[in-house]
Amino acid sequence: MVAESERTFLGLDLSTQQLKAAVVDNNLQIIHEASVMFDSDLPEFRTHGGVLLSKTNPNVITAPTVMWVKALDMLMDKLTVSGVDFSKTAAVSGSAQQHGSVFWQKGSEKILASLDPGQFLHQQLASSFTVNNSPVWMDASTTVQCRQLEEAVGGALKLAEITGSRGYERFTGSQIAKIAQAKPEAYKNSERISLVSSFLCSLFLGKIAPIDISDGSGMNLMDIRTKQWNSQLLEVVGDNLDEKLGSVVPSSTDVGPISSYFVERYSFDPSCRIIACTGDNPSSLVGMRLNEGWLAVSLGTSDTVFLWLKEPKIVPDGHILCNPVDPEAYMAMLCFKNGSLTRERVRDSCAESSWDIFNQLLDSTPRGNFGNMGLYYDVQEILPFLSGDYRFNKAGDRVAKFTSLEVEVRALIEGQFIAKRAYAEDIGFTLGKDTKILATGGASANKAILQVLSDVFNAPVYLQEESKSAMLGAAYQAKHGLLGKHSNYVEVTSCLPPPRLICEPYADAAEIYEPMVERYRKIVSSLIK
Ligand code: ADP
Ligand code: XUL
Repeated sequence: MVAESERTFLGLDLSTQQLKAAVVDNNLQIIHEASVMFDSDLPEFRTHGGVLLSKTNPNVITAPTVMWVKALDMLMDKLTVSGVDFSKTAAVSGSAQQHGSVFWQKGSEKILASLDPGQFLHQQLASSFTVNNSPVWMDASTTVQCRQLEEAVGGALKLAEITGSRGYERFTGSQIAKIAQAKPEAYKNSERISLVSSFLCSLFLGKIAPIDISDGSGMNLMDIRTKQWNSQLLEVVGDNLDEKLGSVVPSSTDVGPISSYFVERYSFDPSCRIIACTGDNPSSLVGMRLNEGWLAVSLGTSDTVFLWLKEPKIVPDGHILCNPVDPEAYMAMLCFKNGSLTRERVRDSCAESSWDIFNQLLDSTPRGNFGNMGLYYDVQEILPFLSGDYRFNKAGDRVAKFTSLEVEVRALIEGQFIAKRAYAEDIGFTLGKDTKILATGGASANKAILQVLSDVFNAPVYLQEESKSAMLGAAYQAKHGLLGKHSNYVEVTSCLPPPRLICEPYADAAEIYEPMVERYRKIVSSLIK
């Protein structure tokens, strides 16, 4: 076996549009990277953005399962060509788009265990799936099944109390129920059902890998407190589902040695361990090294907030997942659809399509925006469930327009962050003097925007240099999992540079924004009525 200082870790991320991987050294520094884009590298599957749209129902969105297998064949070859010495790899883990499902044909576990190292994986697994196109997280065709799950346990809030979320169309429970109802033979012939993450893990393990508790919390089927399947919910979905799903394990569990296929084909050492794979959002929390007291705000196409929670607090919207690092803790995930594209819309209408002018306008208005507040939703928002634009003046009257462009710009940015703070508090995050914010995503390059974030939360904002947090999270988790239960995740990642402080709140921030958060709550509750 290779010396400790020489060993490497492999982390993969099977996301919607691509499969990528990084090899990191014992200090978690990236030494090799490679990626396979589904649309361009695997054109034979005819995907757009990595997925297939149904011709008859726009809500049905899938991805060819074998495409993901073929992508792994290609990725392993790319890594080999780039000079990776897999014999030094001590552990492998992975991250994947959440909620998608893979239906394994009867007998496929046997095939996985006896793969011929002389052939590609996709050649040998081509007929291993009862459902050729896996439902993915973008699918929204299971409203009926969501209501069935909610009704089975006494309503939406009760389902949220048990599983951490009310019924969501993309969550795997309703997706599996739809297959069981619409394709009973395929369901019956499915020996096992994996999430995309545990499917990726299975390929490396050479047998069907367990689902981890963190990605398992995105299914509407698992009790987030007992970390076991809820039998009432499994029954609603389909017969013998517990056997098909198998057991659930904590996220950093060492699930076994690498399969002989990888040993023989790519020269992995037989002692290389496979660590349970998880969803991309939990894996991002790992990659960002989020800890208690930290809140991550991702400002991408849509905006997402992640937070570390000791105790789950149940709300009608938002998601509570088991924590991927500390199985006793939880993480909350809040998704806002109107993020960068809405900021771009206001930039285009107020600031000549320039972020520089946008920032000048933002900086020329005072914190609190003279008492004006705005809510802007280009598309139907999740939190809160509203669409359209809403502007309120200092007197609380709804107005059609603000008096100036700079007021509009500030109203947008303040409104977006006030909403994030309100929902973060609702789901159990307590802001305190130790609260720190980690910003990521495209708009985190904008310091004027980050200053407003800092003021609204009355907390310092930090940036992390590396952006591919889900993939890196998998590589870090490989090392954390290898070292076992007693290894401390914070210590494992302490070799990495700390996040960089970007801005701190002004002294009057709390005084200004606390009342605005309360005002926001009142506005939203009256609009929703
Ligand atoms: P995704 O969520 O699709 O991965 P990114 O995290 O890459 O997206 O974010 C892309 C967005 O970042 C763009 O839509 C753009 O509006 C935004 N962005 C890029 N630079 C800036 C900037 N300087 N100020 C504000 N937003 C920016
Ligand atoms: C989270 C979700 C998406 C996917 C994207 O609930 O559906 O973030 O995980 O990969």
